[in-house]
Amino acid sequence: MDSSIMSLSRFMLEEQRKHPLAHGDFTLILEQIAFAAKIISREVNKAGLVNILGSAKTHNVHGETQQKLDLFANERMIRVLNPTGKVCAMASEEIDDAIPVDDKSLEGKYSVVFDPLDGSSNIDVNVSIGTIFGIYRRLDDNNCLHSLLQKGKELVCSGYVIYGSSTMFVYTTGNGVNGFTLDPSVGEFLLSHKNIKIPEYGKIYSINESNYDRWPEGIKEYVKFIRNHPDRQYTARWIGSFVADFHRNLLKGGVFSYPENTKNPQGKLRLLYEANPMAFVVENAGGAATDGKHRILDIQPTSLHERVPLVIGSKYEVELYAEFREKYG
Ligand code: P6P
Repeated sequence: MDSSIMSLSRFMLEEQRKHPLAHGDFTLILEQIAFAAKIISREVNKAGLVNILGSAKTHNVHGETQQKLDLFANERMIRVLNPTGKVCAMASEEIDDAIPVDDKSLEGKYSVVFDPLDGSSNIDVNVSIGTIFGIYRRLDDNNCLHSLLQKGKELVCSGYVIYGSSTMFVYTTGNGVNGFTLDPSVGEFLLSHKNIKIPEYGKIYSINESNYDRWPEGIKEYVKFIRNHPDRQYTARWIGSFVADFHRNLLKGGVFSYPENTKNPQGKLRLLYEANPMAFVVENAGGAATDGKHRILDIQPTSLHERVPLVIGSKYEVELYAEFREKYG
């Protein structure tokens, strides 16, 4: 392999060397998540061929039909993290309560939250989907649930995997955001997007306008304004897969919003394993994420699966949205 080509494994080891006190526990966790991503990618990319598609005929805590790949991805994440013995607590979108860990893991120094396969309703129609994860240091109170219910600003690492035209692993440890593209021929994630910065301004807005009549007035006024912006030509892009919409806006600039509405008073996305990890990524790429008023990373979670209104992306666009909410409610 050309020495100028940086693999994810080598990148993580070089990052670890910058922290003299690092013991490699954190690197091991991250490597295992990347390993799970490779396995999930393999199954996602052949899903249409091995009849893994279709509903698993079970439902997750939110009453959503679980696709078989949801369950597969969830199992993969748990099976790679548990044996490390470094993770004292896990929470997943697919499991009601905190996930029990092996006894030897109870001493683990980290807790991990994840959405194993976000956007899974798109699996059968070959639309990009993704895995979202966040890693916290365990709290000293030895209460696993508390170690999961930390504010997003306490994250030590977060990122996502997008299973699209290629599989990419994008993450931050608080010092910039880097993207790695999977080369299936060598089974390695290779550095392809170094030090990602989201443009301060973006012309893409991502919001499901079918909710228009159920929005608060401020959101209606905001959308009407950007549809007819006096100086800037915006365009609407809504894939219906958060990781895909977020990733495009991260690279090109833009804003994604799933706000509160009369049908979803707290919006649809979950604070713990969707909004927080992506807010940590976007802020480290120079962007912003709020619930329309408050910084997402400052919100204190109170339960594993709580939802939060979310607007996330280019800094100027998030601030413009907030101006309309402040003015019109
Ligand atoms: P709607 C997928 O189910 C998801 O949680 C996100 O990935 C996506 O952005 C959103 O829901 C789509 O919601 O209401 O447009 O179907």
